[in-house]
Amino acid sequence: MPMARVFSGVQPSGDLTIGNYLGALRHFVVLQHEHECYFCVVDLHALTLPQDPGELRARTEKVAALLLACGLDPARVTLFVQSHVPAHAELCWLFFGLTYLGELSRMTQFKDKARNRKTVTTGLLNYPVLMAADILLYQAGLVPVGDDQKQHLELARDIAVRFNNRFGETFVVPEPMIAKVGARIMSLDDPTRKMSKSETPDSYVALLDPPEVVAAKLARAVTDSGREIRYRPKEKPGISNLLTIYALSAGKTVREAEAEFDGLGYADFKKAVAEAVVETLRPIQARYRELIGSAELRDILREGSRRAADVAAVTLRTVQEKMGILLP
Ligand code: ATP
Ligand code: LTN
Repeated sequence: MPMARVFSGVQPSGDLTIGNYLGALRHFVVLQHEHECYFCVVDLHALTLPQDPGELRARTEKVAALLLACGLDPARVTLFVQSHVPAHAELCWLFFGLTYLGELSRMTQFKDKARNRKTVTTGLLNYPVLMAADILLYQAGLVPVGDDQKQHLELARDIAVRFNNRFGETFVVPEPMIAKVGARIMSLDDPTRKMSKSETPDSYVALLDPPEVVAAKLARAVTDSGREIRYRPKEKPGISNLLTIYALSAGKTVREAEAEFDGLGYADFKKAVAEAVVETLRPIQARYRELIGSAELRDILREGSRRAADVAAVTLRTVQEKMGILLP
C-alpha cells in the first residue's frame, strides 16, 4: 500500500490563532516527514464571506509565511495558494451536479455563519463542495483538521463515493485526522465557543501577538467559579481550555499539567500558561519576520503552485473524461 497523500487548507480570513496551530498546523509539521503533503492557503474559501481586497491579498501571503514559520519545509511539502491552481474551482463546479441542497443546508458551520446575516450567499452554502474538490484533486487519503471540520470531511467522502459509484473507481476516499487533544481550542472570552480568528481579538491569541499581548489576553481569559485547577471540560470549561493550551505548548500531558498546578491560584496559573505560549510562539515569529515580503516566499509559492497544478491536472482530466466533457 503506498503511503497516503496528505492535504489540508487554511483560510486567510484573519490572524492565525493558537487554535489553528494546536489543532492543525503542528500536525502538518509532523506529517511532512512521513507523507507526500499538500498544504494550501484557501483564499477562495475566505471569499465566501465579505473581505477587504487589500487585506485579503496581504493575509494570503501572511498565512503562507506563517505555515513555513511553524516548520513546514518547502523541500518536503507542496505549499501553494488555492486560486493559483484553477482546477480547484473547475472540479468544484463539476461536483455541484453531484451535491444535494439538503446536505449543504444541514451543515452546522453553514447554519452558524448564516445566522444573524441579513443576506446569505451561495458561496457560504457551497463552501464544503470546494473543500471536497481541494482534497479529492490530490487523491489525498489523510486530512489533518480541527474538530470543526469533521462534517465537511464527511461530505468530501460522500462525494468521492458517489462519484466512484456513478462513474467508476476514480477517487481515494479521504480519512479525517483529528487529534485527541487540542482539536477544539475554545475562545478565551467564552469557553463554550470555539476559538476563531474571525471573532474579536480578545477571544484569541494570534500567532503574531507580542509577549505582552499574550500575557494580557490570558490574564483576562474567562475562568470558572471555584479555585481548583482541574481538567473538567463540562464544569470548568475555561480552566480546562487553559490546561489544554498549556499542556500542548509545554509538551506535557494534561494530567501532568494538572499535577503541576495543584494548589496554585488562577492568576499564577495564567502567568505560566502565558509563558509557555510565548515560548512556543518565539521561534515562529522570528522566522515569520525573515520570510514576510521576501523573494524566497514568492519563489516557494510559485514552485508550489506549479507542482500542485501538475497533480491536479491529471485528476481533473480524468473527471472531465468520465463525465462526458468534449476535450479540446
Ligand atoms: P474561522 O474561525 O474564520 O472560521 P478557522 O480558523 O476555523 O476560521 P481555518 O483557518 O481554515 O478556519 O482553519 C485552519 C485549521 O485550523 C482547520 O483545520 C481548523 O479545523 C483548525 N482550527 C480552527 N479553529 C480551531 C480551534 N479553535 N481549535 C482547534 N483547531 C482549530
Ligand atoms: N474548511 C477548512 C479549510 C479548508 C480545508 C480544505 C481543510 C478548505 N479546504 C481542505 C482541509 C482540507 C476550515 O475552515 N478550517
